[in-house]
Parts: sequence; C-alpha cells; structure tokens
Amino acid sequence: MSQIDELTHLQQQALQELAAVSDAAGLEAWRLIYLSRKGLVLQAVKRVSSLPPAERAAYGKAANVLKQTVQAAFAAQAEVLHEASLKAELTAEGVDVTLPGRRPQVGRMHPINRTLRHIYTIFGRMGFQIYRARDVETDEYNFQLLNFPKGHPAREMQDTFHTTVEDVLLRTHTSPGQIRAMREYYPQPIRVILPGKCYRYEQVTARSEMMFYQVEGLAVGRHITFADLKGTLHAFADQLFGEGRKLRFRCSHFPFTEPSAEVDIDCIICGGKGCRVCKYSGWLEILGCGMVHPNVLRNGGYDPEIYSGYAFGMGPERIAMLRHGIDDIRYFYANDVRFLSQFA
Ligand code: 2NL
Repeated sequence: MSQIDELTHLQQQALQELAAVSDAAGLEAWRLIYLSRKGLVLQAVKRVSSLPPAERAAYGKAANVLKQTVQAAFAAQAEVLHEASLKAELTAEGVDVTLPGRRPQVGRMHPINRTLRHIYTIFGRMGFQIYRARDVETDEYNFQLLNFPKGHPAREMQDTFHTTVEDVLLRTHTSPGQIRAMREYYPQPIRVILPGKCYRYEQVTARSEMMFYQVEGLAVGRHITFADLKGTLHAFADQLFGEGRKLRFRCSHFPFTEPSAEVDIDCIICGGKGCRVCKYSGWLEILGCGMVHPNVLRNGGYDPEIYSGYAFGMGPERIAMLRHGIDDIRYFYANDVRFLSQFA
C-alpha cells in the first residue's frame, strides 16, 4: 500500500469509529487515539520528513487534508453529542403543565380539642379563667388533700399509674390542680376551669381509655350556693347543646364534694322520647358536681366557716361522643385520618 493510500485508509478508519461514538467519554477516548499530540493523525503528518524529497509535497498536502477533515468531523460529532445530551436532560426534567394539580392534605382540629375550646369559650364568657396544672402529681395532692385518705375504698376506683418514686404518680383526675389553684389564689375568690390529661391503669374498652381528658370547674367565694352551681350549669348546657335544655340533678357521692350530684340533660338525639343513645331513658349524663367539701376547702387554705364553693367535672370525650354520635372512645386516639377528617 502506498503512503497516500495509508492516509486514505487511516481517514476511513477514523471517521468510521467516530460515527460510532455515542457519548462524551467515548469521544474523548477516540480523540486520544487519533487527534492527541501522539495520536495517529499527527504521527501520519510528521511522517513527511522521513520520505524521499520527491514524494514529500504530495504526501504533505494529503496529510494536511486528512488532518483538517478528521478535525472538522471531530468538531461536528462533538456538537451533535452535546445537542443530544442537552435534549435528553431537558426531556428528563420536563414538567407537564397540563397535568391537574394534586390536592394537599389539609389538617383539621381534633374533635377533642374543638370540644375543649368550645367549653373554654362558654365558661370564659361567664368569667372563668383557665388554670393549667401538672400531669405528674404526688399522692398527697391527687388523693389525701381531696379527702381520700390512704386505704379509702374510692382510691381503688381510680387504678393509678405509679412512678419509680414513692408517692409520685400520674394524676387520675384534674382535681389536684384545683388544690394548687386555691393555694395560689387564697384569699381571693376563685373562678377557674382546669382542663388536662388524666391517666388510669385500666383495661381499654369502648368506654374507657388509659389516657383521657377532664375539664373541671371550681368557684370559691363568700356566698356561693348550690343555686349558683345550677344556674351556671344550665347556662353551660344551653350554650353547648342548644337553647332550652332540661337538666336533672341526681344525688350522688364524691369524696371531695358534699352534697354531690350527677347531672343529666334531656337526650339531644330523641328529645327525651327514648332512643338507643340514651338507652331509652330520655336522659344523658354529662357531668358530676357538688359543693366543695369543708375538708377540701380547708386543705386549699380557705376557712369553710367563711367561704363556700362549688365544683364540677366532665369528660370531653364523652361530650364529643354524645354530640357527634360516636360509640367508641378509642377512635379519638387511634389517629386514623378517615375518622379525623370527618370533623370539618
Ligand atoms: C366527674 C365528676 C367532679 C369535682 C369533680 C372538685 C374539685 C375540688 C373540690 C371539689 Cl378541688 N370538687 N371536682 C367535683 C365533683 C365532680 O367530677 O364525673 N368527672 C368526670
């Protein structure tokens, strides 16, 4: 093969391999073989000096044409590959502006929180302040100061979560906070609402959870009577459950009140005729209440010869269940959005 034919062969080979290159890495590998300083094309150009003088002119000219052709082909292929990678990138990152939007999941207020706020609003209008107290209490505040001495049978109705520290426990009701409120405000008159979580070591059922809320109210002053309690609870029931509610006070017993009562409203489902929700009695129990026991007033720092007070306590879960016709307390803390999203 003549020297010129070798150039033609080299060019064919170079262009053929270049056409097969499909990415930047392949292009660089190809460049190192053919167009780098020690590559085949420059080697072929330099070979001119080793030829007999008579052949140099023709060979030199052909070698230069080869070099320019191969360089131009390289530049063209580099451009083609660059365009292709740019296009691929744009397609991959492309946004279809015609797609419909995704609806964001919007949070809603928990039904218990809504009930709590409703209760605060009603009592707030009647001059009650919200008082918050600790969840971890002592046996003294949770039981003794509330007229449950050690060994009292009523303690067993409130199975307690104890801690590793003697006489430190999770409160079984919000009442210990009421003692704290009295000790803080004495000798001023008091009107407070005390909401919070309570804990009982009990079997979880449709009716009871281990953790639940209570809202208690307490009023202490010089001339507070059972009639004040009845009026306050009437106003409350009218605002929470609708105007014109009937209330029924049934005698009951709590260690921290005397006298004590449980309060029913006429059934909000059937209006008193009798239905499944009121178990055909026409009445729904909504809270417990009474006049603060003299021992408890004294433990709060108030002399029962001078002061009197009423107190009441309710379970917001129960109230929310009655209002929304929910038959199992466990729904509230199961965190199932299908349940929670129903309370718009
Ligand atoms: C119920 C009944 C009640 C009280 C809570 C109370 C607190 C003090 C003094 C006197 Cl410091 N009483 N609280 C009184 C009567 C009933 O709760 O069934 N709660 C869910």
